[in-house]
Amino acid sequence: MKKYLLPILILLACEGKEITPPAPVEPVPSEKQLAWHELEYYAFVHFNMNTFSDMEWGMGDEQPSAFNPTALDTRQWAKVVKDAGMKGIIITAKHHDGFCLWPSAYTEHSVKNSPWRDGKGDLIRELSDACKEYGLKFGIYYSPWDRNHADYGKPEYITYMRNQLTELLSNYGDIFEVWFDGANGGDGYYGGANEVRTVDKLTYYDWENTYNLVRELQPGAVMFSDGGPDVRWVGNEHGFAYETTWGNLMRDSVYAGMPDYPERFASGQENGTHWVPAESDVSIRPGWYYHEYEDHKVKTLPQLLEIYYKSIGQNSSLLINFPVDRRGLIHEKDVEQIMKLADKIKEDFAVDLAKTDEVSASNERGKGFEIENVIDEDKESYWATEDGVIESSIVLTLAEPTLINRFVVQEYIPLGQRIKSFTLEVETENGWEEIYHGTTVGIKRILRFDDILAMQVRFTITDAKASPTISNIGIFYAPKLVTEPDFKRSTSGEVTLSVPEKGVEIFYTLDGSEPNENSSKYENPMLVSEPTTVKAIAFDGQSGKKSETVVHNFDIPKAKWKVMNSDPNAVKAIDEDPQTFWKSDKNEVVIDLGESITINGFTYWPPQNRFMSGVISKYVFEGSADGKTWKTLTSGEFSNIKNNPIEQTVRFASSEVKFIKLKSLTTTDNQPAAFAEVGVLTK
Ligand code: FUL
Repeated sequence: MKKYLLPILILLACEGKEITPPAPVEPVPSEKQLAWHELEYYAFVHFNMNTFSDMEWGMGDEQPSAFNPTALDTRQWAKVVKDAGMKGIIITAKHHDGFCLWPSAYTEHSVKNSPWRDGKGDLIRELSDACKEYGLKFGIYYSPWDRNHADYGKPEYITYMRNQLTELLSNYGDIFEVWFDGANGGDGYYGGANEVRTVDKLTYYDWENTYNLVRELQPGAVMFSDGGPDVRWVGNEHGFAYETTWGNLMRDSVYAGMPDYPERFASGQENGTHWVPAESDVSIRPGWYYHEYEDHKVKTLPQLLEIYYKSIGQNSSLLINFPVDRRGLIHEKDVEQIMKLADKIKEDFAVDLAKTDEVSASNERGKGFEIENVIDEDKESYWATEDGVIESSIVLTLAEPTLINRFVVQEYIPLGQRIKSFTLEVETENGWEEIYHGTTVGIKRILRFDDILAMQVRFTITDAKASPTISNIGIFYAPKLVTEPDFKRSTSGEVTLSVPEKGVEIFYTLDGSEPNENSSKYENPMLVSEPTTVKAIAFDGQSGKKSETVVHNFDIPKAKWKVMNSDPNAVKAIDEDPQTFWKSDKNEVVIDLGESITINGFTYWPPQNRFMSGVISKYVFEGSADGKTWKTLTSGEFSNIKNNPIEQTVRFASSEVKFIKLKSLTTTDNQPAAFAEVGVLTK
């Protein structure tokens, strides 16, 4: 051996100094995290007892006999997911209500006591088989909270949970992700006790040993929860990561379900101690579970595209949920929308203009780390600067002035996330112009900007933890998106429609029919003074492209309404703007409708600001003829409103009233109730 070593050393000495890779910046991803990063985009399926009880959070007292899909076909799910370019499926094997989609030996509360496949079915088996057939990864959602189990809250339940995890992680082949929900403890059936059971979220589950079990049974699986240990929650259910998103997390300070997690930890930390990257979870509909009344609320292409750019484009993976319906199929409307997204992503990134560019850098580490590595197709090769050189630029020269509006940049994350700030400049015939400055990059950052005719593009790293490493750069032109019109209504009933794109026209109908380019053309705000369904589209005459149809159901205007409170902010509860809200110390809003009206329902928007407070979870709704004698019209709970704070609609038997009162019994954070918008239903 030795006789070969000497000539090699001499050769190296003659070639100049040996070029070593930059030292890693800790923490760095593990092998299984790197494999997970590659997936980028995969599917969630919420399908379980709630699908049949029409709930978001079942209480645990549901009967197994209710679980009865009529046409369940997991191969249909797998095909849709595969066609949409997603890489795997995570299924709600057991949600908070405790019903199990597999015939667990440890409970009677499972498919084995349901009429589905005569009690012989095993949905986990069927889905894992379908995933294998379609070349998809397979993952398990398992709710630690169990509102059915008699032992929940006691040490015995932890044994039950581990027995079940052992079944799920031993009998169905490779699992790529195990998803532990942070929603834990509260009221429930609990084997008939029907009580409130709270647990110490930090200690009850003895997570360390549960994690060890998962590691032992599925060494290749990543585990998800608010704080990892491998993948973390993005802190909201909108599917949005943040302008600044670190892969690093101060993991030892976090536990699943901690109340201040979203604001303190969700975007990661520059000085985070562990690699625990963000996963953005979002449902394609408002709810996680299927509800027929949401069939018209499937997310539109612009909404889905926004999610794509704010998750995958901001250093996060994307987990899109399909609320499989009662037949046991992904609903046609959901299929249609996800395929539109898949097609649009393909369209936006069809031609990488950077790959034919000339590329140069202000500094280069040397052989093996050349700047050309950022435009080759090899994700393992990367450009790096010399040690100590942080501020550095990459310049891409286009063959001819070219229209561009997207820029993609990826750090070589096996060596850790380094970049803290950057700028993007474009040279047009008028000289250089800064078009973006940002903070983190990570596994992938996609910048969107207005069309610009570029001759050169310069990406400058202005600050980093150590010499930067870049594995890929891409430049694209995404064709114009014709987005659905936005609606606004004033308290007097005036409706305004708008679209962001110049030159795009709006057409609408008021009779419930589908609008097209021959419908009424929107020119000016219009008065909608009685319950009306307005449907509208945007249309681009140049390309012939049409937007999705957007539907708004307006009830009576609020012109005569008054909030019975002297606080000047009280009006925000009825100003037709859910973005503003009023906090009531008395936990109620009393409204004078100005005249007697027959109503059969009410609506409530919780506050829409980022860290909402005072979201009502339990309520009483009352009516009165004189504002003195009150009658309860309905009462109940807004399930899952904390994580999915959308407009709530409640129906009740018709009643004639002049005054209404929405009273909060509990809010999700025990703070005074907040009212972003309260409305009535008269139709
Ligand atoms: C939440 C749950 O409470 C929802 O029901 C849903 O499963 C979502 C993905 O996670 O914490």
